[in-house]
Amino acid sequence: MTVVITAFERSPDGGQGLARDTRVRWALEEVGQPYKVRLLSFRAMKEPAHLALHPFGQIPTYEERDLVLFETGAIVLHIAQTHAGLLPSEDNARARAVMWMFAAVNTVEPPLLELASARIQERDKPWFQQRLPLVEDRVRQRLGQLSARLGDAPWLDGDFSVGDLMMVSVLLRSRPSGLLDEFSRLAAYVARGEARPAYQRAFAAQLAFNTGSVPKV
Ligand code: GTB
Repeated sequence: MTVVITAFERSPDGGQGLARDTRVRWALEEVGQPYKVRLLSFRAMKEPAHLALHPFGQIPTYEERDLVLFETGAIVLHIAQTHAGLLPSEDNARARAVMWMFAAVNTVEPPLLELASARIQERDKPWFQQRLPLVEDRVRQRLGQLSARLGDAPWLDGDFSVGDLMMVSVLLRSRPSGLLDEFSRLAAYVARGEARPAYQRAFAAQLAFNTGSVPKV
């Protein structure tokens, strides 16, 4: 079975793993599924060929035989459901792992994205300095709540699962602002995720494309 995903030809972060193909690569690495990558320029992402796969003209997409998916939540869940290793076998534990995936993309990621866009797109606005602390506090509130629930556990609910994969991926986005490091338990949780061999392989693969050490196809 050939799996093909799409990624930025040149990621704005220079390959620091923040673009969302990294979470898909990580899931594929965790389950041992080989994959190919089709790199796209910003222009190509908005052209009909890619829009036929992704109506919003974004990356990543996922192609497997006659299945085409967009949205990393759906892609990562599909990978977890079709391979062993990312979802617990017990019914209730499996439902909770999926719950944590949704918590990551639906409840934790939105305030982090708001902060990232404020820092990148609103810096030159006259109200930026006034608004920034409000946006940061919304992030602190969510991170504080998550940290309280995690406590001193290594993962969110028992063994590492797709819920942790998605939560760590989302939390990484808060590191450039410095806010992740205000929550030592979360910072350690993210570091545990990053230390997984599958994450290391996913990170190295996307970095190699972005630094030009892999020929672009
Ligand atoms: N909800 C969708 C999903 O989870 O799949 C969101 C997909 C998405 O936002 N894709 C982004 C994209 O294609 C790339 S990941 N953007 C181009 C566009 O919309 O035209 C977001 C991203 C981009 C860059 C960095 N970075 O450089 O730090 C981090 C995250």
